[in-house]
Amino acid sequence: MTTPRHYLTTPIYYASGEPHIGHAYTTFLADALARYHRQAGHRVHFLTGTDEHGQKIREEADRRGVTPLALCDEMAGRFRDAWSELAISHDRFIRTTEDEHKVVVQAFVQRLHDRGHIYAAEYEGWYSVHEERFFTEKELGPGNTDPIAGRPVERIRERNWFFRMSAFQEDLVRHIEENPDWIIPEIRRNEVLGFLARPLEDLSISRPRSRLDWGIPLPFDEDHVTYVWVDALINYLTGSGAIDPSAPEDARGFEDTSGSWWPADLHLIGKDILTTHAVYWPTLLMGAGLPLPRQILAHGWWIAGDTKMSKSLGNVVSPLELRGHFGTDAVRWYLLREMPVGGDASYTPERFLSRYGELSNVLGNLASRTLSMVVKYRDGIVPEAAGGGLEAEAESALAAFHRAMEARRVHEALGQAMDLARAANGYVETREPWAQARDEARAEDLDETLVTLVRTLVLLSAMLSPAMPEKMLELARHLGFEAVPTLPEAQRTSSAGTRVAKMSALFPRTEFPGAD
Ligand code: ME8
Repeated sequence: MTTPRHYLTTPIYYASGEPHIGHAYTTFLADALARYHRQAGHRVHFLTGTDEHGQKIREEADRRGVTPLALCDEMAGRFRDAWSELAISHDRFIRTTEDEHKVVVQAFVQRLHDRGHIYAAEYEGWYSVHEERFFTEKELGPGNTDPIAGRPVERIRERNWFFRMSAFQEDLVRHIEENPDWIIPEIRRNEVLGFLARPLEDLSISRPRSRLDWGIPLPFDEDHVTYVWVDALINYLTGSGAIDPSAPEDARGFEDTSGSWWPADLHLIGKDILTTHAVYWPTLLMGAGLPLPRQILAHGWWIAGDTKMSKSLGNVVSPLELRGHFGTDAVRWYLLREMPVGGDASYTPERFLSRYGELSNVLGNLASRTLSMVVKYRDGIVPEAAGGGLEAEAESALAAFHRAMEARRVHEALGQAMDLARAANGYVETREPWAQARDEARAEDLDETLVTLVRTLVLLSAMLSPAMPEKMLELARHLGFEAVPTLPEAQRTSSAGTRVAKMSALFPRTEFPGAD
């Protein structure tokens, strides 16, 4: 049997801004799925990175008085550091200014050109620097602004290269209709189908160098650079290792991607970049004759309180600042647990504390009381006994957990694990181990209670480690493991005879600085 494989991607984030909780959310989601699959023994390739070309970067670099590359070097470092502090386990961090990527982009557009899907034409339209794209007259907001960010648009007339996107409209619609889970959740799939109900225009894939020099030159026209979105989307292909531009033309990998990670199994994105991923990208791949990604998950939007987060409003929530007060895993837990995958969510300090409270009062409490009872009543050695009553709960929580993870409903999977921890706390209350301990005749009952609680914790450490790798490692170590057990290991383990250690609070009670 071949080992299942998963190639997971996040968007590559613009190297013009700081990482915030929106970027962290997508990246946590990908990380939790990557860890979940690795834990099952599957092969995983997890790609993230930074988007470093285009007008947005050029303008930010000019604003700061540095070269675009100097800006990108700094910001790519910032993202890398953030992901390392937040325990992201990516296998590859891609930068679109890398040589490897540049040659893959050139090979890709050359191939589209060779296959007759690219033509040059004069174009006039409304261009938004902020969104880096043209809008039609009808799409414009009041006072000639772009309909997404409300920024001013410019009237531009220029000769550009176009990709015959319209030629692939029918094939794309058929693909979406034949594969109901290709775009999830369904609301996003319907949005794309709605968009495709109108005739698709061709896509301008170049920018004249005279207007914008910060991009990858087209191989067949030195006076133009590749449109940043085309450049950016191709990162997924570069990161897969499918294309070897140094190979002879007929052996570059376009005809056969089987030795690489391509096609991606899952593109994780926010709903803001759905059209580029579900329309531009698949049609470009069709044009190049490459297989399509297997699934696209477009999640919802984080706002701060009831306001959109923005640099100008100064209300951008920093995951690193939260980490400074509460630790990496608390931030991961909050974002992953709070937002129903696909829906929107609002960050508030109150909600953060309430989710943190769940960690300390339910999970942390279960761990510290269980471990201290094993130490107090059984000298730290887990007794030998049959399970005593939580097996059915554990089994059904685990089955629901797997179902939810497979459906990419990570928040729901985590909810299942937390409900099991709650049930275990309830079990402590009903079993009253302190009363069992006072009565010699009930020694076996106490053994049963303790072993049941320890096994539940072992299982919880495995279920929760994709979301909270650091804290679950700490917990697993106190439970006598060297590393977090995999789920099958956790299910097999009897724990009898294992030496466990008391633990100080897994999630110490804490507040935001400055709170009373
Ligand atoms: O769009 N809520 O980069 P970007 C939820 N470079 N998710 C959010 C968010 C929020 N408030 N803010 C950002 C780009 N995100 C392009 C992508 S990919 C080939 C090129 C997340 O830095 C979400 O994943 O603007 C969103 O799609 C992405 O960051 C946009 O990041």
